[in-house]
Amino acid sequence: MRLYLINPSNPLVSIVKVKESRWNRYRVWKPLSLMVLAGLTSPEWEISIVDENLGAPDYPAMPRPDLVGITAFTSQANRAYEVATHFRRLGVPVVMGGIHATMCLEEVMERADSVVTGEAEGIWSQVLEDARHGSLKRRYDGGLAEISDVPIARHDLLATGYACGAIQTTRGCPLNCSFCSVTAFNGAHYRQRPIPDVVREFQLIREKHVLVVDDNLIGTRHEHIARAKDLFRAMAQANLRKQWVAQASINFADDEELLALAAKAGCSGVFIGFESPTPEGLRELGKKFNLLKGRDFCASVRRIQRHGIPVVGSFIIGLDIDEPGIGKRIAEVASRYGVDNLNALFLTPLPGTRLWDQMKSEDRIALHTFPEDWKYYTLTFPVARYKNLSLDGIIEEMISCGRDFYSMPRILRRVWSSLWQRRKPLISLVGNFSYRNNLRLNLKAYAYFKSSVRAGI
Ligand code: B12
Ligand code: SF4
Repeated sequence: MRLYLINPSNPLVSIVKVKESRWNRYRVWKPLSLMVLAGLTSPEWEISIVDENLGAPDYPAMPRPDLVGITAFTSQANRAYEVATHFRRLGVPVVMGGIHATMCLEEVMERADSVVTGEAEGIWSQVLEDARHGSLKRRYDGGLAEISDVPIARHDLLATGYACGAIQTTRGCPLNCSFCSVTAFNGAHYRQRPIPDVVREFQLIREKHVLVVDDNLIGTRHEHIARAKDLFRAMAQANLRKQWVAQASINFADDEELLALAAKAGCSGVFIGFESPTPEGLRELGKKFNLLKGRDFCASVRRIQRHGIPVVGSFIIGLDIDEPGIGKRIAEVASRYGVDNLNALFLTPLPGTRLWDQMKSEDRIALHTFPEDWKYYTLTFPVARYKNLSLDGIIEEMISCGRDFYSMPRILRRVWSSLWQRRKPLISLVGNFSYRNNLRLNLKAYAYFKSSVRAGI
């Protein structure tokens, strides 16, 4: 029995020609969901993981599969449907799962033979069994998995083409920010995988650099932090020789022992959601966690960096309280916090979030010809109607934010401070120029976006 697990090309990556430059390997990321599904699949299935982001596959030339499984974030939905249509025309049953299938069940059910909502661990073997007997159901619900059932992902199946490996050590987030799908999808209960499984899986990853995909590697409560410390100790003890980056909440900075252990275990960067420069903004987004303890963000960032760990700060533009000038303000605040890189995104109503419900009820979802418009739901386009910013206005804010933060004097200052503090000046230089380079690409993308929106395409 032959199974294809397919990651459809995503609009952010499809502009990248992976085979044309070695550097482009740093812009494609392993579809861990499919590697986990493969880990749940029994040996009678011969599995191929097809990542379209590595290059367009020649499906007609490939052997006919018995079953196709497709994953999709919302931004990949259109391409997912094209792939599904191709295989369904051949009479091959198609199962879709993942975040988009879960949040837009009806839309996906119209375009696939079967849909799996939620996490797959508790249900995938049933799906395969039904497929083998030709009795696939229209819908399965995996709900939330027992965390100890998460298998070791099949890292052997996607062994080349990427700069980074990928691993997941926890699921769920209790914070339920208004713009984020994680709590709706993975639940509010923070679940941590058994440490020996994580260490063993790390050992199977061939790449030296690894993306830890957790939404928050350390968690928010005392017992979460204690487990994170145990994990870092076990990783250091196993002498993994990996460098990894992860997402964490700002409380990462509050515990010197945690930081020291993370650095020792190979942490080479952390991505932190600051989201808004003002307490009002954080309240609007429901990210009150960042407001706790009257936090000094500059001091927090410095404490992390002192352990040789660079910080990428993420901010959102387009909140109801955001007014003209917000772009420059974010660039200034991020510079004052001292982050090594700034990642600014447009506020985007993703399906299944509280923000989606709110904007829908206020008729503020501007790009709503679905599924076609999903391709703009990459957080890199303004798809809604923003309270104080027009379409041109919000794009201008994004451009000025990038230009200010990635101006040459500011880049040189950051690289110098990285050199002075004996952090990683070369990484700082490459990181900053790569973001600066993206600004040019973004200008082209905005011009195309504006003309498409105005032409009603
Ligand atoms: C790692 C990650 C990334 C990485 C790597 C992504 C990749 N490999 O393609 C990077 C940084 C590149 C990235 C980019 C983006 N991301 Co992202 N990302 C994540 C994150 C943190 C983890 C995903 C992951 O690997 N999880 C581990 C695997 C094992 O879990 P899983 O994917 O959920 O898969 C399980 C189930 O869903 C199910 N399943 C999944 N697929 C299938 C298929 C079948 C057939 C079946 C049966 C089951 C099944 O089974 C799996 C096992 O239980 C999630 C948050 C989250 N917790 O999901 C956000 C998340 C998926 N990202 C999100 C977004 C918005 C983006 C971007 C659009 C934004 C941006 N500008 O950065 C881009 C676009 C990328 C794209 N492909 O279009 C949103 C997506 C929301 C949505 N409705 O689509 C999420 C949910 C975060 C959020 N804030 O809401 N992302
Ligand atoms: S943005 Fe981060 S903290 Fe907020 S709900 Fe999503 S994962 Fe949790």
